[in-house]
Amino acid sequence: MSTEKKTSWTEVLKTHCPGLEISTEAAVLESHGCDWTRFRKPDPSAVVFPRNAEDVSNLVKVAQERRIALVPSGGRTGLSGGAVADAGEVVVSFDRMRRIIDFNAVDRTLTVEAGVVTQAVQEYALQKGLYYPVSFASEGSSQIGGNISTNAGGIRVLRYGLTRERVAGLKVVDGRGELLECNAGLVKNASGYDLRHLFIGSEGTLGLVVEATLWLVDPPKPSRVMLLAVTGLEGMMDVFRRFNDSLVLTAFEFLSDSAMRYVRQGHDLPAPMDTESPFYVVLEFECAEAVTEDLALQCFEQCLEAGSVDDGVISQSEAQAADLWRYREGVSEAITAFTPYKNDLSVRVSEVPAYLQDLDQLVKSRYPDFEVLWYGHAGDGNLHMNILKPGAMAVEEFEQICGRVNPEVFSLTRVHRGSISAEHGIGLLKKPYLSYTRTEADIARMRGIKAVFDPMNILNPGKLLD
Ligand code: S2G
Ligand code: ZN
Repeated sequence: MSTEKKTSWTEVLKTHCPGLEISTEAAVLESHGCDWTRFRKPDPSAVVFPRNAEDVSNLVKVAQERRIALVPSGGRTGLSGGAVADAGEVVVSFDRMRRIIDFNAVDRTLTVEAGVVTQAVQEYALQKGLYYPVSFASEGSSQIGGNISTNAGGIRVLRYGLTRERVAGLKVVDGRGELLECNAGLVKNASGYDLRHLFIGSEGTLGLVVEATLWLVDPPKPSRVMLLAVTGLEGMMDVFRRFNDSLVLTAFEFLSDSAMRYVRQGHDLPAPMDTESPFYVVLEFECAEAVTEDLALQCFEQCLEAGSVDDGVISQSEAQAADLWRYREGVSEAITAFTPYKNDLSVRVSEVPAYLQDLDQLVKSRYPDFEVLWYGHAGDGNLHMNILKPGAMAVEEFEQICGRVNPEVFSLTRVHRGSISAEHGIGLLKKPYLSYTRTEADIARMRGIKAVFDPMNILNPGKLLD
């Protein structure tokens, strides 16, 4: 976009949105014009910092009149380019909307502005003797508005579901600048289409989340964590079935031996056990009595006899549980320096062994010289494929080579009736491949919905849909 046009957009906002904080400082444009995606160069016209829903509504009204493109930006931890502004858009940051508005002990709901950090919600809930169970590595910087826009999952989806299950009510500004209030915390509300669920996971393309009412849950029961050396993919799912049939699993995560190597190297972690293995599982289960731990150890013995595991360790304290979690939760950060090319894939849980077997074979044959790491949420069928960039290779060349195999990866995913994006969203990076998971008719229906809520196509244009 030309400098003149960028300047004109900024001038329009200064004139018609009095009091709105606007920055065109290079450092702010750079930091707020992107997310964790490393394959696009940020190039916004400006970054604006509304202070409340009214500011957001006024901003969108002016933007839709002047066809000013807006990119919503929360904690900027996205991985599909959903919060990247690389075409002169105006970034709408929710950094100034961080109020915790209301807590209701009877409804067990917490109402917060969109910019409240996920960890702040978790901490507030604990202070009230309750629990906000959506948890993932970037929770210290991600924001509730962004979590809702991408329907963030994390490590305890198996037990508590995704962000979607937590949203009791939503306030959203649509592409006309109108403020919609969806559901207002009702447990039951059979009054037509539940628009809340259209906005959740829409990646900022239908509306800008300004406030959310979240359902909190009982505090978690005491739990135990086990790190197991599994003998292979079939073994991994045998372990899942045995533990899931006998215990209340709160998490069932996996990582490949290559991922284990990098997380140990990156965080200077000791070998968790003597045995090396092609895959490892980190599982967590509710364990309020000693008899439950005995049950878990019986499951482990059965897995040993069945040849599904070679070795394993179980936490005996919260500190040890946290130490075991680091082997899984630390992977993403440990490989950031290698500019990983990511695919975030999902199939039904029962399909994981066959799918991952096929996929690993395909990837190894197509990328013989690249290092490929697997990790993710095996308990809900979500696999994270990370290809590490060889040190000497340019990012653009690396992305291009990796992208060449995507059609085969996504065709295989379609064969296994999976999704090309499990939790990271479509954003910019996965948009060319959307038809591998959604039919053309579905995509047309989504365009129809987009036209209802954002008729001028100013909300995150070019993300998810063209
Ligand atoms: C995870 C975090 C982002 C990534 O660790 O579960 O969703 O792909 C990921 O590294
Ligand atoms: Zn994940």
